[in-house]
Amino acid sequence: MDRSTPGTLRKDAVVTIEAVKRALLAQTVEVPSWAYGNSGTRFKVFTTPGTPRDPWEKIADAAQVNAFTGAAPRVSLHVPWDEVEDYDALATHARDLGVRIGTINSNVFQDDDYRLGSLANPDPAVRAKAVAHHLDCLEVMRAVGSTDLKIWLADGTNYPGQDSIRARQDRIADGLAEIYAALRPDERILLEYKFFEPFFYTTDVPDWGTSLVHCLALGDQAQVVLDTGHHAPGTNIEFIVAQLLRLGRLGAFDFNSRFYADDDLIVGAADPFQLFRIMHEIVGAGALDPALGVNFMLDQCHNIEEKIPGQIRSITNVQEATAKALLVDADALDVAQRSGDVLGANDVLMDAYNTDVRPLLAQVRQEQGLDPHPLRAFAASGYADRVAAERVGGTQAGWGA
Ligand code: AOS
Ligand code: MN
Repeated sequence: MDRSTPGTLRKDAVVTIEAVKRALLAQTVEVPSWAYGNSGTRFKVFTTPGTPRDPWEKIADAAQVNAFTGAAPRVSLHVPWDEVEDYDALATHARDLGVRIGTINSNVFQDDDYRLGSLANPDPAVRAKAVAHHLDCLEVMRAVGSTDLKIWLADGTNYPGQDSIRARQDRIADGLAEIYAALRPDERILLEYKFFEPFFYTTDVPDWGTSLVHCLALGDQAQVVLDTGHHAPGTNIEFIVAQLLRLGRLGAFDFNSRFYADDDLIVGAADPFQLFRIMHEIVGAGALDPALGVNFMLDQCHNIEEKIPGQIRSITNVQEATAKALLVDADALDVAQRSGDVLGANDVLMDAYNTDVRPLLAQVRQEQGLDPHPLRAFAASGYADRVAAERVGGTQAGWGA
């Protein structure tokens, strides 16, 4: 950055800009299959024409996001929502469309048996069923060529005294240990946390500390998933990111944004500055490098907006935050921090944040042979009208199917 001209890219910093471009080119974001289905609130689910009716069509839509951004080559699946007879064929279908299947998400929250929880359920038969479901998910992973199993436990209680907080932790530890024991050496458990919902008194994995405690007990192949919508208001998320990176236990993000609770809105929509601060920690730790194992995923629902454009916008928001984080003058920041220059250090960060990186990203896309404006290019492609005309009959997929 040119310190004398805040917010502009220094023209002679060719090496730096080339390095920033290379890092942006290498960054990928995984998209969730459920983002392409209908979703809503408990009050209303609005549908859109052309919504996919099965996992094959969801993957086809996800492939469009990759085609126009060049940065979304993986799709997370959800079991059983994305259950198919032939997973091998589904993986081939994805590959034929230029993407591959990524993380497998388990579901131990939609069956009647799970009223009192899954791995923490007081009934050993229900706990065994929840473990068995995860073992099935491992089989799906292997069939589609994925190595990550993401676990979000909806377990918790609604009333003080309803169950033993401590016994539930022990049951979860035992269940996770059974699943972990079935992992192959290249496979991981990614354990997500969420501070409340669907239960309102206790949640069994409510925070990063609890997730980390379980991951540490399990071993190196267990890592924490940080969903940006899963914290109490005011939580400093970048602090959690920094701490988990320090410990080598940040396995993945579920990116989205929130104004109130788990809103699952487009990442970077509610608080782009927070997304930049998160990416600043990532860049500082060198964790953009896939070798560090941090999977950048989206976990969003598009309740009123069009889904494919919603996903495209999400990817470009992540790219913009990343570009800004890459532009932070690390040397100047270091000098300011070491010399106790409070405002100077903050100025270095804000200079990068206030840079308009859209021209830089447009250039990166052009160099990839992509249209510099993914949203406009998708709109002009006619894909949305085509699938709306083709996908008639059947049942549109939704969150939960
Ligand atoms: C739920 O609140 C979580 O964010 C999970 O990641 C969940 O598995 C995902 O939303 C799809 O089920
Ligand atoms: Mn999530």
